[in-house]
Amino acid sequence: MTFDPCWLSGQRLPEVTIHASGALAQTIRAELRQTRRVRHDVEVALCTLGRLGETPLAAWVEQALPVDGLGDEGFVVVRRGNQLAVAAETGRGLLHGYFYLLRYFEWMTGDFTVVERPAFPVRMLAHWDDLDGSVERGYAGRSIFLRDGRVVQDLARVRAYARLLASVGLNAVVPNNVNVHAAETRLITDHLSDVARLAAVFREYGIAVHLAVNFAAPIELGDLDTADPLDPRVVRWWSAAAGRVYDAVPDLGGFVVKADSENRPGPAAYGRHHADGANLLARALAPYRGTVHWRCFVYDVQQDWRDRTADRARAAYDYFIPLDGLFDDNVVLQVKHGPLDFQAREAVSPLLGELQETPFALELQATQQYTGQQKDLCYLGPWWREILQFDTTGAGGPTVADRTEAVVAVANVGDDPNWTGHKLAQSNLYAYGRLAWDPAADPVSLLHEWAAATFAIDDRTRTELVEIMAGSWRTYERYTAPLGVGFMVTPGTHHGPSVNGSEYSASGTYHFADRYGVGVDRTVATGSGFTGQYPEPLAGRYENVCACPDELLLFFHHVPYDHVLQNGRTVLQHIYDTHFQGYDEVEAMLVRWKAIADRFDPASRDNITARLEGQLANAREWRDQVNTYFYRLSGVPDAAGRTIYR
Ligand code: BDP
Repeated sequence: MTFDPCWLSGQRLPEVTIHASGALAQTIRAELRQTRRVRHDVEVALCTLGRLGETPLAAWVEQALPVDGLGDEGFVVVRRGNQLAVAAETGRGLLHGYFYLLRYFEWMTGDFTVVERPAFPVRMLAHWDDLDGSVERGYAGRSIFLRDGRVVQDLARVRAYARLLASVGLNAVVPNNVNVHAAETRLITDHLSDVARLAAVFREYGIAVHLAVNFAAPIELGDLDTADPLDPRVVRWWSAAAGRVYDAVPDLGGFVVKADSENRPGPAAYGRHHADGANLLARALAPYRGTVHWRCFVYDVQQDWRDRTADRARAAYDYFIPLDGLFDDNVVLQVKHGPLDFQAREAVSPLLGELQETPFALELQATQQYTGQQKDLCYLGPWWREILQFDTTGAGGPTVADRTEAVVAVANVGDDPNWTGHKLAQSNLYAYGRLAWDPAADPVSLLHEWAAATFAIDDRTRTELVEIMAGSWRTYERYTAPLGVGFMVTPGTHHGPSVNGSEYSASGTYHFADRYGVGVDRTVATGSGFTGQYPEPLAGRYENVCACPDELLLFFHHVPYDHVLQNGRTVLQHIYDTHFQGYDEVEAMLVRWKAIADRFDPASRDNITARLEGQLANAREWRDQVNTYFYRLSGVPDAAGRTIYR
């Protein structure tokens, strides 16, 4: 099988000596055997702190150690003269240090000291892969793990993937879909040995496997006629199941659960709440130090706007805030970044600021479900960084990154030779890993790192590529749904424009456009009251139509078309302008790409050219449908006189 080595393709290191023992030191030795060497006068040593005496830089390393230690995954890099040492407390730390060295060695000139520790203890990728090999919301081929009801026999590609994830600092993976159906339920019974095989590969790279489980597994597997979390038979069932799972995979990270959401079973059927459900599993996992990631993507709205609570954006907060404090210590609530569903632009979920007692994970989406499906280029680094740095109070309070215990992203990987379908979408995987380690990392620098490690190109070509990619999320936002309104996608596939596709759906997403205006009134004064879920002064800012940030205006407010935005334009003119602009930007991206395309390897060149050409057609479709729709409704022409109809 041939597949793209991604950003690990070209790197080189000088000779390295390892002063460490254990499984992960073995992994580093194996890595070094695969890595090309450069002749260099620098002597590099990798050592665990216990063997610090074996490097001449011991005193410098000791001086650099933080008072509270390096932790399980941190490391120190010191260079003095022609000596360079990477030191860590553990093999995992050392592996991260090794990849740091690999990434930056060429740039490591002169004396320096660096201390690195990850911002979050859990940095996870979640695959929505089914046992038959299909991938829900997957745009890069079939599953790399699962095929025809089993885990694949040849794990070479899985090993390469584990290596990729470790190289950007990730440490947890969920190989199966949160939508666990009957077949996947067998991963915790008949197919446990398969899970053990996967876990063994990831373990070599310091990555823990977590499993998505079905809340009604005792019923699905035919053992009980109930899944009531308070029924002692159900408690015993899960405890025995956890015992079997941990016999097979002693270092399993834990379970991930989607319950009472989109037809997945949950505790509500028995009149129990989410804390009852989560604690049932948490108690089964506690003896093994396993964790339950309990997802907050729960909504059950039947659109009726006379009922103020029938706003899907409100749902997660309304369900979970009253339960805050009732969850066991090993429950992590997993919260999507926005209150709706991974739109290209939406508000930051108020749960991320308001959960006080329960640790939570921020859930992002690397797979581009609503952001172009890896047909369109949409580099999400800037968006993720904005979310991570979001001030949860609006008054210099803690950021999302300050408050989050763990980060999760839905993976964008499949068995496509280049992993992500669109070669440039690899950058999202890379940036996710790096932001999960350091949420203050600069997304443009990450693109440079990724491109330098991925392509054999000169600096000017790399800068050109980075410039083409860096603003692509904003470009995507411009030619799709305007001003935070969201969900103008084709129902089902979620690809391509369908302005009214979800407008009258029971699951609750509206733009409310009519001949006078557009937008969703989520204010306390006259709308669904969603703005009231935020603390002050943030709540007040969103509530006030004049203070609300432009890019979220239609997410929070219903306004007339001639409402003037903070940027000085009317809402309608802004819609026209951004849609023309977004299309023009894609056109310019394509022109710039074509000028450098021949400097890339043929497979990358052809893949990227074809995707960008497709994107231009998609952007045109979006531009024309959205602009035409609003022109027909409002009857107001474009002030710049551009042609709106195709
Ligand atoms: C939605 C997807 C759906 C997922 C769901 C989830 O459309 O396929 O199952 O999220 O997160 O965005 O559970």
